[in-house]
Amino acid sequence: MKKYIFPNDFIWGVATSAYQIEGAWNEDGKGESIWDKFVHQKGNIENNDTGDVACDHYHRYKEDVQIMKKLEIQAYRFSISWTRIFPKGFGEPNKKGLEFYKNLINCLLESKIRPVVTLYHWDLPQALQEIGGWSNRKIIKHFENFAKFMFEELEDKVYMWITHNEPSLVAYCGYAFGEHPPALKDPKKAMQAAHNLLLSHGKVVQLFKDMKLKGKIGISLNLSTIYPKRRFRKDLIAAKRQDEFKNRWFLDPLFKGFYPSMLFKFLKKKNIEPNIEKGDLETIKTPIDFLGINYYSRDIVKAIDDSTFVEYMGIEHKKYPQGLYDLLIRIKRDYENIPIYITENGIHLKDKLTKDNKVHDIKRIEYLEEHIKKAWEAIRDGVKLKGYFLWSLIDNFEWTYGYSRRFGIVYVDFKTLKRILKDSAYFYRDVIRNNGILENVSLKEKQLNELKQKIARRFNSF
Ligand code: IFM
Repeated sequence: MKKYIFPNDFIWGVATSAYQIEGAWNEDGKGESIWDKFVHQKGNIENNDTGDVACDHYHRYKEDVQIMKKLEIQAYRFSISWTRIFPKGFGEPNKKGLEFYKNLINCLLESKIRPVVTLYHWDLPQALQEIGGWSNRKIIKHFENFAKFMFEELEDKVYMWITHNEPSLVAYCGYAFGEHPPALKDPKKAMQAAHNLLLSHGKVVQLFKDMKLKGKIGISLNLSTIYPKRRFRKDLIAAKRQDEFKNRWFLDPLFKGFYPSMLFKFLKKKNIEPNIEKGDLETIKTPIDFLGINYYSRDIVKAIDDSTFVEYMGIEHKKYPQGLYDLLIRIKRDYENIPIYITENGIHLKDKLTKDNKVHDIKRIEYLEEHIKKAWEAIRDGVKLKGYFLWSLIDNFEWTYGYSRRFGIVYVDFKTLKRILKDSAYFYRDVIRNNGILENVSLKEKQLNELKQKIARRFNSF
């Protein structure tokens, strides 16, 4: 029997974000965020869905913590909605908003679940967008003040802090591709936003260290392994540039204190490179305690046209567990063997509820099993991987896809808001119980049993 048993101090968690699950978008003094505004403009989101109610986690957090407890989850990664705390991004704090997070954290601690807090998961106060959002350097000070307030209020109860979730998505989808709010198509602003996000991260890490707080601090990057579609020079260059664009544009300044040269030259040629002030890169490089990696798939890249910033490549995303292993080994090799947490990993499926209220999400189990095994192999080969956070605890609002993409291990009926544990939830509970995967709970066996049961059911119905 093959066993994939993880180190004793390995942490098994689940992840969510405020806008995607909380709902209560304008309750108890919460201010408007850029996502609130964006979703209320018709045509931006599939089916014109909004996060107004989402999973109603704001009112149902106790039930959700009970579900986590039942699943023996050890850590819960969630984000703070900035506008619940500071409705306009700065000024007087909103007591009710703070109370919500304090209650949630106390509830988690009572259930022996470690709180892991993301400070920024995309929901910028709309009032700060009106002065340019992340493309305006002034935002950084407001972010620092917000972080300081949260550190002071929650300090000793939080196990890990994450400054930003996926800054590349914030900058590129928000400011270059026009897909997320503020929906701009301005590459210069996008590169400035990326720089300012990194700088704000560095400032907040410095603050955290100066305040001598307990806990650890890091950042979550969405990284992937990049492969050329064809072995043509053009595609190889496109793959290298995509790697610099997606991965190294964030990793290099964080760990090495510079931006990757090929992309920097390319941006400079087009006059869209960010303005960098003296000392910025040093600040960005302030040492962190861990790197968070969000991994979903590999990118296969094909050169199309290198004349513009956004159209030089075609990208296909494909499930590829080996890519997780390759990525972890690469981070170990190129970036100081920093302690790593996988802060997101999961898959969206068109899950269906059966008549007897079950969700047989076998493909999700397969995806998780394959990736967890690769994570284990990376540890075996020397990567300091400390934990794994599954995306996501519950089905939720998947940004521009609305509710059409289900990522949860807990099914949500969005009409009644009822929660139903999917088969993958029990699978994950067993992984946590066993601190890994035992081959005798292997997928093939499960699939085979399922098939036998199906045949038996059909047979019985004649
Ligand atoms: O839902 C998102 C999350 O907000 C950020 N990382 C990717 C997830 C799945 O698309």
